[in-house]
Amino acid sequence: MSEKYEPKDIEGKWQKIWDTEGIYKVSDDTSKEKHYVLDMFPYPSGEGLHVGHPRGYIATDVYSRFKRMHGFNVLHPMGWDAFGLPAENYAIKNKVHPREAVNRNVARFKEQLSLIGPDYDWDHEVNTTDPEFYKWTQWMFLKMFEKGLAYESHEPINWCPGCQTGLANEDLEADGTCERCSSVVEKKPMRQWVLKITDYADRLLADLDTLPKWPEGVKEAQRNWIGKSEGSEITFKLSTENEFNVFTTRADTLFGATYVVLAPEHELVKKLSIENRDEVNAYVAEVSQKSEIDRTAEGKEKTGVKLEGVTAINPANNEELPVYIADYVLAHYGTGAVMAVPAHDERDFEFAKKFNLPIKLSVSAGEITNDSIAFTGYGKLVNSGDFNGLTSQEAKQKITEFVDGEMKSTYRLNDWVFSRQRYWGEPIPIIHCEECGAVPVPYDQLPVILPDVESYEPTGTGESPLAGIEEWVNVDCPTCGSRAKRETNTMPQWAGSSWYYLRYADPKNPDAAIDSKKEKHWLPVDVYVGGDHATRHLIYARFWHKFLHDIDVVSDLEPFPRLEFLGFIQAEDGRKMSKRWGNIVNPDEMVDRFGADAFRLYEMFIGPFENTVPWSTDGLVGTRRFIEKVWRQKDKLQDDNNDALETSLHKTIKKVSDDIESFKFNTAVSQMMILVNEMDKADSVGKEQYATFLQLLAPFMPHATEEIWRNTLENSTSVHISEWPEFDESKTVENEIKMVVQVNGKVRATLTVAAEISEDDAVALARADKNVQKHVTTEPKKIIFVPGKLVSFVV
Ligand code: ANZ
Ligand code: ZN
Repeated sequence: MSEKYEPKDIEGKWQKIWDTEGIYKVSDDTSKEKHYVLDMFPYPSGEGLHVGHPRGYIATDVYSRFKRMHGFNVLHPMGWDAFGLPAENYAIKNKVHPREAVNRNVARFKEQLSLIGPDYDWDHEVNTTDPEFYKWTQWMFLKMFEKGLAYESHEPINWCPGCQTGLANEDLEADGTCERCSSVVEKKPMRQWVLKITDYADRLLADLDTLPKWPEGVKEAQRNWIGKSEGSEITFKLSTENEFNVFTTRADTLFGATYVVLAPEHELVKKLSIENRDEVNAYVAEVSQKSEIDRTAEGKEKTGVKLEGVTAINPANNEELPVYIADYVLAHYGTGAVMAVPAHDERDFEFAKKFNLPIKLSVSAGEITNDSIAFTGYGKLVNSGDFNGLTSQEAKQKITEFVDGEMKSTYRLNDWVFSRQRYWGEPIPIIHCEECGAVPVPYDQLPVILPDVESYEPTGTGESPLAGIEEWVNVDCPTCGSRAKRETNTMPQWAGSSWYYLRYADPKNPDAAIDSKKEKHWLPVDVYVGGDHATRHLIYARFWHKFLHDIDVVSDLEPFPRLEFLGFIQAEDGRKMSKRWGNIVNPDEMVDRFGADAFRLYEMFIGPFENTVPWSTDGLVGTRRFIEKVWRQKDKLQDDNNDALETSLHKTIKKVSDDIESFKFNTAVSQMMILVNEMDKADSVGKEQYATFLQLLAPFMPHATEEIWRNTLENSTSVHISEWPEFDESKTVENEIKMVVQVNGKVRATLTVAAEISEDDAVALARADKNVQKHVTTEPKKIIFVPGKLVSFVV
């Protein structure tokens, strides 16, 4: 073996050997206990990986190696989320076909990942754009269609003028702009496919409580996104004989309602015969250009139009109330209509002031004047007929019952807008027939292959580029045989990622998304690692999984019982790493300069796993030196253990085991740094002790440890399939005792020392004590040492 640590001489070599030996192959032996370690899979962008990306991949690599050394049959796969706008936009910009771009980018990602020596079994790779994969995405869509969970809608949806497609709410930033291109998103009525995720809202919410191993913050984000609100639905009749429901959380304030508001998009608005139709239509048109954020922002000047010639009846007291449309009422929340109570709701209060509407107190809270703001708290009812004197809480239900309303919950979560007017996605497997309506493509005709097109750029017309391929679009109706047309919208990027984790366990199955035996063996995922996506992918996948549970495809109610949240790596300048800022650090270059092992160690050492931390290339100098120090120790190996290292070694086994298990990789590394420093100071290191240390290091620096393990220590099989070391609890505690120091029979000091302290050390320590020094001024005549107890000087 070469004297100097030279990563270039060993890394490629061992990667090849591991591959030939197949040490990372997933076993089909289901009698062995399994462990499934999953990363949120990447979409293979054209920019390749920067050093921020592999942090999670290295963490799962460490963790899965650790589990393999514990004897588990480990599934730690990698694959590609390759449909969707990012891949398509890249392809358009670079004028290559999306498929070609994906192939190229996947190859590049694999090459970059391979450099760091991951333990993937590539036989389990999946790619969402592979027809054998998306056949099952389409199959699941059809199952949802069968169950009435996939439906067509003509409601106004988010339209991104930049990406030229409809988007789901989850695709928008908090400020209402497009997550992909930052365009201001408009509302546009168009035909689209929608998944009824709201049917699962209650279960998605309730089952969060079954996930103790999820970060609290992610669960809270999901709770807010689902946004359950408990209230009442109450029917108001109109003077025109029509009626509508309002949703209110404050039925106790019904007697204080002084007007009602319909969302401008409310279906009744078009139907009602009113006197100011033109004015109303103009307002509706104006509102359609506004973002939801603009409409609902607090303190924003209220706007609206009164519907002339119509009144509503308050069901509690039969009072006639004016009817308005106003943009602060949203079409997609509750029932899209509210009873307005200016005395007790701030937005209603602002509106009432502007439009000179009466303000009527119905919950006691002192005087309300036009200058004070609404009293939004609970209290005792006033001006409320028979209900006067009740508390708000009591009155909510009583008043709801009195007006034949219904106690009901509503959710912020909307159904999932599931079609995109773009090329690069799974075709939606539906055929439109004039006779039969929307007809599912028969299961035995799946997959519906995404055809090649001349131009895959968005048409901007609200039609996908697929609409232009006549020979593909025109088909016979599977039901009646008459001429019909294929659905030309495609699925959103989130489709494949909603179930890909199932396919990893059975990637080549032609007969099912996943074989049920394999599903029972491998699922659920034991640990899922990734950042972001708290409310997007992680809600969609939970929804999808629950649906698959309901149709008996999967056994568990939750796909990911343990979620480890990954912090970002920022650039050295503290900004996001991005081409735009020119601050990207390339992992290939880091591996080239410092070696893959130093790179891996640094990524794990950089800080607490869930924290966002800045990159520092200088840090790799340190981890490289650490490896060199480990490497040097092999020159002073001896057959016998060095007892002085035992405590430290066993403490390290314990700490590294605990820390890897709980994703505290940085502190595991620092503990190993302490141990190697001790070894470095010691005269000798026992062969066995060194071997144990290498095993602890192996998940972090697989190449260097393997080189020493096999060559210096002459093992015939890989360190990566060796058995994880156990620690001896008794050796992890440093036994300390109180040692008494006497001078001429008198106690002059009591010192705390290691139990196994040697005579020389004990005497030296005793003589160093100040009080002892006072009494031992000359060379003592006699020194008595009782191990573990006493040093006695006779002077
Ligand atoms: C009357 C009322 C009186 C209300 C009062 C509040 C206070 P959360 O808690 O967020 O669910 N609301 C209902 N549907 C709406 C819509 N589509 N757009 C805008 N606002 C809507 O909010 C529930 C309250 O928000 C409802 O209760 C309703 O106003 C309003 F003193 O009804 B409330
Ligand atoms: Zn966009």
